[in-house]
Amino acid sequence: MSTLEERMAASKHEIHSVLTEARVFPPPEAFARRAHIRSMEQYQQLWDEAAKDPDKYWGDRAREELYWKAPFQTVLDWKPPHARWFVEGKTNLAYNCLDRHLATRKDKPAILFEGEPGDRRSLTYGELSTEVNKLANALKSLGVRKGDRVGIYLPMVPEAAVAMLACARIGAVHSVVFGGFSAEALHERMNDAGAKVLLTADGGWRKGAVVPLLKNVEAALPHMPTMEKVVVLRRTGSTLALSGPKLVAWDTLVSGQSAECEPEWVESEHPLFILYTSGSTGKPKGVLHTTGGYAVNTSLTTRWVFDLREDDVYWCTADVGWVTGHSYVVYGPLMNGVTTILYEGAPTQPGPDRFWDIIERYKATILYTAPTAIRAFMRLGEEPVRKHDLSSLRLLGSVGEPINPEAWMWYRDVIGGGRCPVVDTWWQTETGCIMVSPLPGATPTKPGSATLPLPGIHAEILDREGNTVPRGQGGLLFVTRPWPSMLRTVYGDPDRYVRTYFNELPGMYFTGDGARTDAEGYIWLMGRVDDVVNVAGHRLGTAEVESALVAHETVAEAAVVGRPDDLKGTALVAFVTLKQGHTPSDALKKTLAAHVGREIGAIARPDEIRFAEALPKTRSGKIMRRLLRDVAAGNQASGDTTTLEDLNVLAALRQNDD
Ligand code: 6R9
Repeated sequence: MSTLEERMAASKHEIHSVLTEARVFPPPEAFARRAHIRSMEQYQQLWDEAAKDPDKYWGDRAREELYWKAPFQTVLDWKPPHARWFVEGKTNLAYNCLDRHLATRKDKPAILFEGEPGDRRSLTYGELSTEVNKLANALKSLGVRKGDRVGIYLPMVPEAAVAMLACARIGAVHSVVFGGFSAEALHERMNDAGAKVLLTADGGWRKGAVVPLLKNVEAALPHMPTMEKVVVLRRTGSTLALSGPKLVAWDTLVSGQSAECEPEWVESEHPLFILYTSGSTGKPKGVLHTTGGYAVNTSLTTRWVFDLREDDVYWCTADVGWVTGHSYVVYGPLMNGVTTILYEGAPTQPGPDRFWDIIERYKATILYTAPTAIRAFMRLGEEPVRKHDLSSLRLLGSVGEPINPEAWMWYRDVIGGGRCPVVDTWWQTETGCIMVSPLPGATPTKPGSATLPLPGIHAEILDREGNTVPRGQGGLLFVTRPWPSMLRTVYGDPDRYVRTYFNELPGMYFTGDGARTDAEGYIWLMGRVDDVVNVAGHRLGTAEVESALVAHETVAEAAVVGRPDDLKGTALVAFVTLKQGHTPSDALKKTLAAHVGREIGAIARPDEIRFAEALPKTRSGKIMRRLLRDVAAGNQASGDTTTLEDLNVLAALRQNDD
């Protein structure tokens, strides 16, 4: 059996549990009355229009959503699998996020920031614009030009948004690296991108401690030959100790700069950012997004899915290091001119009610967070929630992994007081924007289903031959037609773009996810069918963790699999064989976990390490991951084991089970 088929088979029990889900929640009437999209008829009409004449549909959306300095001549140039959108149009994303609002929203808060220690700052659209222009000029003074790559390795502080927008303003390509990644992960990404400048901070606050960003940068710097300058923001220390000629202080660099900076009008297909994400090999992929198509769809989906209004106080809790932070913390809300909350730290610091305290104090109207966070809050019980007045909330969103019906109901009832629609939004780093989601004023929701594709999005469940899978059965999720915010390539590896996403069925984008539809055509996601796992909403490649493990001097071989986990969705279990002369011990387990933390970041540390004499392999030498997944989950090994090279290996793994 192929890996895909194995995974489909493994997902059967999940299908069963959601098949029994019969609850349906129509949009509350009062909500629907004021919504942008207010009925299923309207949704269907948009859907039909988009399917019939996609050029007209997307062309109209592009003109509505963005200011174009020069109009586009062609909506889509599609030479499968390569797309160019809004060809010959010129625009600038920072202009669309800032300058466009200055006439009417100059004094409106753009960002409401709260640091983990409790420090607060608010930046109006006017102030944010000034900050962005100054940093843009500062980057220019360092020699950054249109098309140059700039790394961003910052905590969740306003400067992270300022940094992204400053790059966009001058046509530089940003590559944000999540602050939880290690020095190794940082230099690997920066080298792949060929970044010239890095914007960082001395540290950030997380769970009451300092994340040592500058220390990591200093460790990475000797391994980053293309890096010319590192700009360091003071966040956690009382002074900055800068250790070499490549390091400059953010304040010093920016303070003398002009607050005026003419935007660089870039072509629609000019690269906007590279964001590294995990795939099924050891090396993360640099997903490249370009300007026009990404901006149009980000702006549109933010307004429709979150049903934005002028007076919304919107809070997406994602870190800017992930795609959700790019599209729905920074670009989407700012393009729409709403007020967005930025919170630096952990959800339960200093107490279990930090999120609810923030919502009450800022009167947040929209909350967009991950199922793993919701499940963690469920465990803490209702008391921390009940202490706060959450009546300002009117809409709840979920993203990052399938949300189980229990968590969905808890979110709706306990956080949303039973009155807020819940939008479960399915999408990926590669899709740039939300693809499958309820429209809260139109779509009746079902706990656990991401419901229906947005207008213009052809998300279909097919088998490996490209046939439509009958309703109720599981299949693979494809996007069968191009969409504006699709990735354009894997940076520096165009073949990998074709191989990874368009090889399964030529010309159709393969998502890597399994899914099924129910009798009404609603989509239920069933998780990844490749070697990507979703740990606490963070996307990781098992191969990445394996290559980190085998890089350790004691490890001969490693196989990493996911195991279902109530809290994290999936937990990581590593099976490890040791080199001659090394013996298994608890101390070694700790050493290996710490080693993975250093190589990749704490999020990749295995939850469990099991030593084995050998790993079960097929006669052709492939590690039998299906067996390992079964062993990890504590199930009886399923399926055909006759190809096992050595059945004793399996027996040994089992005995090791205690
Ligand atoms: C936005 C983001 C993408 C993978 C994706 C899928 C899973 C995301 C989901 C969901 C079920 C949802 N995923 N949203 N699964 N329901 N609402 O998370 O991007 O980090 O690239 O992860 O996450 O498996 O393929 P990314």
